[in-house]
Amino acid sequence: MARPAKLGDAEVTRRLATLPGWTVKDGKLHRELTFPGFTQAFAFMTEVAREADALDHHPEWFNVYNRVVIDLVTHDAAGITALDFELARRAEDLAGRPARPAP
Ligand code: H2B
Repeated sequence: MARPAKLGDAEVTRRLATLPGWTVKDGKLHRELTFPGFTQAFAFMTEVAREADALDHHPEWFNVYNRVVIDLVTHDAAGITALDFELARRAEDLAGRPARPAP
């Protein structure tokens, strides 16, 4: 798959307007999420990890207990690309999903 090019600042700002909760911090798409507990935070990370691998596009992230901090940037393009927005959108969808009952 062709790797997308780095987006200009105006395009990043335009796309950011469609992603509430996300900001640009240190040149990366940035989001901080909290969950009811560690299990839910880690379950979210597991689901995002699957999407990341499917896209061959991987997050920089940090987890302590119920908190997950995500930073998205395309290392190959040295900036934010459409892939970062695609992964952000998928992460946002997964974060909004109600917790599933334990099996
Ligand atoms: N993830 C991110 N965030 N940026 C990249 O440039 C990138 C990646 N490159 N995941 C991919 C893997 C590349 O290393 C492989 C070889 O496609």
